[in-house]
Amino acid sequence: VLPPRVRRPAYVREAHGVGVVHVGTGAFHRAHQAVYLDDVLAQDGGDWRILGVSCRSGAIRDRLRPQAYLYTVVEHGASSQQFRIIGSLKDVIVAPENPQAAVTALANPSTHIVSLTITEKGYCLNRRTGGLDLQHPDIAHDLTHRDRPRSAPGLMLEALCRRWRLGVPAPTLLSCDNLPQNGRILQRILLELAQAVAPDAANWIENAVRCPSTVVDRIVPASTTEDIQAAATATGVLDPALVKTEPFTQWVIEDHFAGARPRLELAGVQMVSDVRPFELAKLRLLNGSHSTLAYLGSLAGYSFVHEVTANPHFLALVRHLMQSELAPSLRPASGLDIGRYQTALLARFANPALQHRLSQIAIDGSQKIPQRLLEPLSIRLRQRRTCEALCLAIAGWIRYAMGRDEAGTPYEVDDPLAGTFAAIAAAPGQTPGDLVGRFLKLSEVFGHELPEYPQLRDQLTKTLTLLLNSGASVAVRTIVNQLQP
Ligand code: NAI
Ligand code: CS2
Repeated sequence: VLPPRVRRPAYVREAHGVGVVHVGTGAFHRAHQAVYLDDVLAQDGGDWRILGVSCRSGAIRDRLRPQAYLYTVVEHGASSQQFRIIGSLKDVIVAPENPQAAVTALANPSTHIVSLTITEKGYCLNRRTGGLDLQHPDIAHDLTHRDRPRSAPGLMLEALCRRWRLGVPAPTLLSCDNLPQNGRILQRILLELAQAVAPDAANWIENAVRCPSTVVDRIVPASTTEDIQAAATATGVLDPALVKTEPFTQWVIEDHFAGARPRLELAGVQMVSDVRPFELAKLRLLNGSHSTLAYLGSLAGYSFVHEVTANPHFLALVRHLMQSELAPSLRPASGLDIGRYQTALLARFANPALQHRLSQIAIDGSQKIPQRLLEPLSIRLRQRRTCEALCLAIAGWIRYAMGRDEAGTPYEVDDPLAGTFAAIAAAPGQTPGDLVGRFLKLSEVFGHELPEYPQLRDQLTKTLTLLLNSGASVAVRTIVNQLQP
């Protein structure tokens, strides 16, 4: 029996039907969207429970099914922790086991919303065009195996085509991934896939289906066995599907739905006409700083975010990065206080209870640094303004992508381009300038504009030389001491 302080679902789960299918039932979904919907169900009722779909494995389903898809969210505040049982998830379909069941779930007329947290790489983007990578192995498979799609775009397209053929009203598709204009990206890749395999449906997908952009923010580190054990000690319940997070949560959505939607504003969701100001602030100030801490902090020998920001030189670097090199490119908006957001971010990063691993944030850097660091860098260079902190962050990513720590010990670089990075790093007798030149040539990461700035190449070469010769701790201290306010 759960202690009274553990908050439970405040509604009768079986009295509510499914209205949302979520693809990617990972930790973030379960600590963010599923919590908001749990709140809406408690306050407003309605058929807004969630049916999950996993495109990859049955691991989460296997943890949740024995406990009727109930799970614990542990919220770590600065000095206390709250436990809450979430009831909004009803079931999880593992698409590789039964692809047609997944298609049917998305095509069901009661599915008004399909939401996604499939990681940046799940969109199978061609970074050179900004559209779909038709050569992506999963997309290439789906082009010729439409009855059993492997990719999330392939799964969604099959479901949309079935809805179109059967006259089922168009759904709203909600990307909840850390991509800029994630709704536009989602619509574009679906239209490009439709043009390739179902051109008759393309017009309906473009004009009836809605893909509003969203901004999502809640730090949700991967849970560990220690987290599960600690929660079991506190609550008396061993929950292998537990997720851990922080008190802060934010969800901003463009109010541009195809049909019915839950009254998300009752749960604190900001429904806006344009998410762009919120998105720029979040992807640059939070995620840009996160990636900077992850690469330079790992090289310096740290494991967790809170350890890096406890180092005064790294803290000064991130403050400068935010205040001087990122904030000037941001736009104010009602409900967005950029100064307060930055202050809050540093407190969130410093939360030791989260134990947020740098190695988790470092994953998929090729999919993350374009929007987090390279877009703001392009703006600084166009404006002929300083960018020492951004260059240090990017040189840190290059050094990290080489796959050897400062003691020379190799480690796995978890990134779709890891093979490319390893080939670059393995070439003998390279100078730092050679390394910078070869990384800058990766147009799927750096595009075509940035390599055209000779001062960028020089600055990255100088910074990478410092990192290679003196290590990240000395490099950060040296560059921070030279920074102009
Ligand atoms: P996770 O590892 O717990 O879950 C990842 C989910 O993505 C899994 O359901 C997995 O099946 C699915 N997935 C992975 N690769 C895929 C692919 N190629 N195609 C389709 N599905 C794929 O990670 P978590 O923490 O749930 O984060 C997922 C995403 O949520 C992030 O990549 C980010 O875009 C977004 N997010 C995460 C936050 C966090 O702090 N964890 C905060 C804000 C956004
Ligand atoms: C992190 C994000 O893993 C990462 O890339 O930067 O998941 C971060 O925790 C969230 O965006 C916070 O909202």
